[in-house]
Amino acid sequence: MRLLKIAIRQSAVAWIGPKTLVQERFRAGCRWLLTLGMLVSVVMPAGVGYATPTFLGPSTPYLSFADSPFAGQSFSYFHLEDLEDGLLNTPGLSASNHLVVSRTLTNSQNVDSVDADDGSIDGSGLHGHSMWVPAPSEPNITLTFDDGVLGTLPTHVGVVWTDGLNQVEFEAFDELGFSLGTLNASPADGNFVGGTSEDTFFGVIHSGGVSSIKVTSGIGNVASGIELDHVQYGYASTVPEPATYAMAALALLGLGGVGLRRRRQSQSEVQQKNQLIA
Ligand SMILES: [Ca+2]
Ligand SMILES: [Ca+2]
Ligand SMILES: [Ca+2]
Ligand SMILES: [Ca+2]
Repeated sequence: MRLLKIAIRQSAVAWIGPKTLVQERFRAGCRWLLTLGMLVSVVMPAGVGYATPTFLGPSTPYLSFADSPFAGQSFSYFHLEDLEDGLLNTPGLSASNHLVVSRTLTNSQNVDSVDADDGSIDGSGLHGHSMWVPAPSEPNITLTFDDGVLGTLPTHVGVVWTDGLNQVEFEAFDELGFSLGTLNASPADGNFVGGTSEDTFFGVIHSGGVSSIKVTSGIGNVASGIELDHVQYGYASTVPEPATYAMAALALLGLGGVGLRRRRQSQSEVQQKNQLIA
């Protein structure tokens, strides 16, 4: 009877053994694919390739650069034109039509700077500097970025509308000059003496680069002027650095080694069981 039990047990192990090895290999394969998927999702950011542009804003009020969605981000280069030196002169930036105005520079009444630029967030932008495009017609201004100067077109671009009439439209253009889309808002408060509670940020992020932006104010109002400030633009790569690829490759090799050791361990355990039973 005892010999019969041993014979049955040996037969069962002989059958269960290979099945267990297959299951173990299957589980190891699943773990490998799952880990690979997780690793790829971590290493490859969502913005790889020329992703759909992301528009930011309109957001109100913008009272200082701290209100910019780009504040605190890391860039390969970044420029903020606040016009406080009386010039539009940050690298690689040009404007189709504008005057830089201030009460001290031009004795202009058409000043509406970002609030903080005069040293105090006090609800007034009258004592800073801003950019003005006068009426008549429906004022618009195109701001163009020069990749010959910058090295590469900015991926992050923004501007602050500080005064004018409704409706306001922000449009961005890709590296070939095709429109990436528009934002529309009606922030104007009907006050034209430097109030800042209406000041509105418009921006765009595009991994393929932004060649220009256009801001139009007073659509449908032929007597509108437009005032802008804080043109801001920077480049941030969304493509993983070579070092990241190297780390990912090392991680994959390490995981492959772990999987191989586990498979060898499983095979060894089955062989040991068979030897014990035999
Ligand atoms: Ca102020
Ligand atoms: Ca300013
Ligand atoms: Ca304003
Ligand atoms: Ca106003």
